[in-house]
Amino acid sequence: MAEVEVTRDGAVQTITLNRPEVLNAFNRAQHAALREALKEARDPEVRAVVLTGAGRAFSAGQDLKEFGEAPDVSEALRESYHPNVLAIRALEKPVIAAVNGVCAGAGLSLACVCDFRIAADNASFVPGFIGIGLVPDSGGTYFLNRLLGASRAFEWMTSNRRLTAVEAHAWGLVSEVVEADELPARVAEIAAFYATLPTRGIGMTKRLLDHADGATLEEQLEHEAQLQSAATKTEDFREGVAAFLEKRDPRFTGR
Ligand code: T3D
Repeated sequence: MAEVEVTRDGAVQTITLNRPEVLNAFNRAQHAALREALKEARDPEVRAVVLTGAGRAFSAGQDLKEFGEAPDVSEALRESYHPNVLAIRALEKPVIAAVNGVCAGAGLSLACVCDFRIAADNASFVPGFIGIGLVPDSGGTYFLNRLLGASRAFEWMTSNRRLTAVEAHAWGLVSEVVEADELPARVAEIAAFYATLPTRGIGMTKRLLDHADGATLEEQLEHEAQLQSAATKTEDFREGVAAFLEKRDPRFTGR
């Protein structure tokens, strides 16, 4: 059985974490399979990516039965988790987390690495790390600080409270909550919509938002100017302006 399943529907690639018997907890094989799937997602024909889980979980984080196999856990993080976190941020296209169930530990971090999250109404969010005496990793502190603010992120990550999907929505952690059996269809609809947009413009917007966090205003203005210059050289920019002037809907190709 593949630890990660990859399917393609038009320009949408769906990556499914597939170890449902352990709530899609991560082991080394799954990290490697996810790395391959994210490489496939670089294909320019893929214009939106969905990350989800099989069964009743998104992911319960590190597989605790395989924890500590590496001589030093920092090495395991550098070798297994970090490349996939960085690969998601490096994808020049939207990556949507379809949170289909419980999401804990590094699974929660991974959902937060994605560009936005749509949750099933029966999904739940559990920090996990402090429950076993660990600190958040795999980008958890980086992304939760930004998504929730330092105070709420601290309180949640240290209390280890299980958050419902509705609470996660109220906190701004997820964009939308849908009935569990409607999640695949709703996410397919959202991903298909994103796949019709100017993909390169979306990729560059992602770059700019990531860059904004550590930048001065002067640096950010310069970065915006450079990427705007690149955006004006895309076919989608020409098509967008032509469609506007001709009073018709644009047909973006992602080029
Ligand atoms: O090595 C490194 O690289 C370090 C990296 C660390 C990153 C991390 O992610 S550390 C945090 C690891 N995750 C956790 O600590 C979460 C542990 N799990 C839970 O707290 C709960 O299972 C959940 C809140 C996720 C779900 O609760 P619930 O009540 O819905 O399900 P359950 O009954 O606890 O779990 C169902 C099964 O999944 C159960 O197996 P069983 O008894 O049916 O055979 C359980 O043992 C298994 N399971 C759940 N989480 C994990 C797991 N098995 C292995 N690893 C898990 N993380």
